[in-house]
Amino acid sequence: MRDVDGDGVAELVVACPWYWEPTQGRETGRVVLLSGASGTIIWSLVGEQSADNFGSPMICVGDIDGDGFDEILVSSADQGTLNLGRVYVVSTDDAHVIRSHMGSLSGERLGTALSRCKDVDGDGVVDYAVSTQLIPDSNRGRIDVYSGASGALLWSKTGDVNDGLGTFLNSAGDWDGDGRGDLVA
Ligand SMILES: [Ca+2]
Ligand SMILES: [Ca+2]
Ligand SMILES: [Ca+2]
Repeated sequence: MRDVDGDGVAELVVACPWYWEPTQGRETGRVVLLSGASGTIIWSLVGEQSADNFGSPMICVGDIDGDGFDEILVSSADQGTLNLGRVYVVSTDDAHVIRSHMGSLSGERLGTALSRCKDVDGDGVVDYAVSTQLIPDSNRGRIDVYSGASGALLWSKTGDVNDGLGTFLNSAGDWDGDGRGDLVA
């Protein structure tokens, strides 16, 4: 993670999805940015409610808003009693949320897996993929690819019955040589 506190040393971001926030209840989860030089906490961001498991999973996507600080994607796939799931795009300079994506279907579990993608829409900014378990819809699974710069949905692919498409996701570089990122799922 790029230097945040200006000491010239890269930082470390750590997800603690089973963290219990005393005022909010069990397994809220949190994400902590540690100084790479000293290990002291620069900031801590806590999940919104009990059983959010905020930080499971979490990835670094690089700088998507061009301010010189990296962004992270933080998932709460089990968020709320309906397990809609939610993914937050968080700036590492001060932990502010740039945007979030939220599931709309009970049991959808948006944010099951996350991946950065080499620039997909050709605007020069890294993009990212979010998978959804879609348990109520025959566990098909779905992958959504978003523009890093704008958050717009670029494309979406839903699996067949019991595919669980996107249970695992990873950037695959550029296999077909078109200059745009590919994914393995
Ligand atoms: Ca530093
Ligand atoms: Ca940034
Ligand atoms: Ca892009």
